[in-house]
Amino acid sequence: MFPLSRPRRLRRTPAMRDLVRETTLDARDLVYPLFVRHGKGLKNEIKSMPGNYHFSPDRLIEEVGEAMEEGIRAVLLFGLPERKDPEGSEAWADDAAVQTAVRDLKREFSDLIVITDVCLCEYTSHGHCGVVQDGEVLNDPTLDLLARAAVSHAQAGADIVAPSDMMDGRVAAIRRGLDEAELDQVSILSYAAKYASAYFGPFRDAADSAPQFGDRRAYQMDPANAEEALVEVGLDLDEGADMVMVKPALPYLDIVRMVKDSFGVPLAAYNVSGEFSMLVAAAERGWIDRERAVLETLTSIRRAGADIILTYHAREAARLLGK
Ligand code: PB1
Repeated sequence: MFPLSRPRRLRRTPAMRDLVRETTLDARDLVYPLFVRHGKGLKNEIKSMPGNYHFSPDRLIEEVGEAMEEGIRAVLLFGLPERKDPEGSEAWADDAAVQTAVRDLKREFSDLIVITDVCLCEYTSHGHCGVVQDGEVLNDPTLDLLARAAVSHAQAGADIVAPSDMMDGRVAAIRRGLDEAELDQVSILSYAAKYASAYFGPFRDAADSAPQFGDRRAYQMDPANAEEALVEVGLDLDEGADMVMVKPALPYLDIVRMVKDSFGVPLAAYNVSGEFSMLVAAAERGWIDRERAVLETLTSIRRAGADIILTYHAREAARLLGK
């Protein structure tokens, strides 16, 4: 009881605060999401996500080299196809932008972890994450296509494939496809608890992946549901996921904590495009201190239980952590 107990004693000096700090961030916990498209010499800024770009594979190598010098050890690749069709067939084309970039990056940087996003929405003409028939996204016919995309990424050299589609049974289908292709050493990071979030807006602009009709509520989770996240994570782990993810992050820190406490497996949280762009916009208007807000955001996600944080702030945070 006061005055015997004085918590402020442990906050008196920077050194004392460092001594008792409970949560630390390290650049090696961060995954840097990147967008790659066909071409040469391309580095085109994404208006809704300032400081993020569409790269051609050659310029992507430059960007990743700089990020690694700042301490980043893992990247996540999203592809923008040259052509779209109802099935999203460029998702599994060996000469597509992602597959090309994976080969180039693994050749250039032996100690880089390359993660690929496995989904169809960037590649389908209708923008949904699966096969569409009569206005409905069909679950089971989509599984084989996702497995083909994952295998093509793994054959190009991806260390981890990350299915973000939210189809039921996709982890088992991808694990089976990888093992049948003798790619049993490739890991699966499942977007296990992924919510139908408004915070994906800037990404859909960046990846040109907004659904042309309807929305994703029939396959992504209801933001109102927490228990359901434990069901989804349990199923994906049973199907062979090596790591799981909660997405988005900041509005779902309760889910991050629940999943970490319930399963104790490597857990990622995705600090998504809307979270990124909101912070950047407020900082640009002088409403918040950008550097402090970035570190506070990522520390909060880490404190909630995330071992791995996917964030567009990765390079900036790595530079700040390096200071
Ligand atoms: O940063 C982001 O907003 C990521 C968006 C995310 C990428 N995996 C999905 C958003 C969406 O539902 O459009 C893409 C789904 N495959």
